[in-house]
Amino acid sequence: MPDREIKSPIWHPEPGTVEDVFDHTYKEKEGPKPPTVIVWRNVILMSLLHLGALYGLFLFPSARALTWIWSFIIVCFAYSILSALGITAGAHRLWSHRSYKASLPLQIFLALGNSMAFQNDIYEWSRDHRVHHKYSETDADPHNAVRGFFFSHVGWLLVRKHPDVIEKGRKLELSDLKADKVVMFQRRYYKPSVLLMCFFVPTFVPWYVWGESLWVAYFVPALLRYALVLNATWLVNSAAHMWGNRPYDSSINPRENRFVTFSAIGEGFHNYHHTFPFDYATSEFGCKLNLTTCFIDLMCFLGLAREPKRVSREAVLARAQRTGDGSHWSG
Ligand code: ST9
Ligand code: ZN
Ligand code: ZN
Repeated sequence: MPDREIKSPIWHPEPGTVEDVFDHTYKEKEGPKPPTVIVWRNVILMSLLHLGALYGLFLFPSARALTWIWSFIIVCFAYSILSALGITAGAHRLWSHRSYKASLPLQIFLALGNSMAFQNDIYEWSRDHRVHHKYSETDADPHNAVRGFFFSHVGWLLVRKHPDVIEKGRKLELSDLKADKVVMFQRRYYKPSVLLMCFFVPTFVPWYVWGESLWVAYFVPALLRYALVLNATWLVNSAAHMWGNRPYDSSINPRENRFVTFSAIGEGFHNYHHTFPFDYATSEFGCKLNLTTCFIDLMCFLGLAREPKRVSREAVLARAQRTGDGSHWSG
């Protein structure tokens, strides 16, 4: 595989591609904070989704035998993994960080997975994510973890954004996303693509293929799976910003959290990721506990991805010694 390592500890992004480096110079505005404005529509919809997912859990044993297996495969593997990859390998590592390059078929596959995950379109997700990295743990961070577990987990989706998020977000360089045909196509057709990929396909297949009731097919593979992947993603913003070691940079909040690493298919090495946001593996340890990295490696092997960016081992060790909390295993 070409270009697995970049030797410099500081990677200079291609012009107009990424803005994911923490801005140490940014100072939060002083004075009173604006009031929190609750968006009741979102509160109601999120509550209904989670009630529906709980109901799906309750319906699970009553599904027909084949559906039970189908649902299991869907929930645990196929749909969860496809929608998760649409976030991790797609919106996150490809489009937010440009940490590798993907061929058109792979981009289309990831965009479909992304619509299945229904976490805002790729453009909006990547814009919020870049602003999260650049202004982490400040008012300009959309899911500022300083505001507590609930806010960083889901609360930020239930209230109007802090004005600083929008102000800083509008100044970000997003020309690469605007020029990306797949990103813009998915944005234009986002609603129908979500209806198709997140709700219709997961419901239709068990109903059509072996006659499962529409009721069970809707609540288990569609709603329950959607809610599970959402919460697995949100844990990166909440738990992985609160609990775990900081082997690479002890001055920042993001942590290495094993539980999140497992549930978010490799995205819980969050202290590493915020320290080296351009590394395609989001971890020092390659494929270990990191299904997303294995997937990108496989895509490189098949010739569908290329130029994965990697931090050199020497740079990682030097950084861990200089700024880590002492928990780094350097053997
Ligand atoms: C969801 C997203 O769940 C989850 C993201 C998680 C990220 C995780 C990252 C962790 C690392 C990766 C790990 C992956 C692990 C995966 C594991 C998988 C197993 N910059 O938005 P509005 C503008 S979504 C610049 O209405 P309000 C905007 O363009 C779930 N501009 O703000 C607009 O301008 P204009 C489903 C910005 O009114 C204006 O501001 N979705 C920015 O404050 C107003 O925008 C939902 O639940 C920015 N950053 O409303 C709800 N932001 O008018 C979705 C905004 O000119 N969201 N602008 O067009 C909403 O309903 C609303 O956004 C809101 C805020 C109520 C939250
Ligand atoms: Zn990131
Ligand atoms: Zn983070």
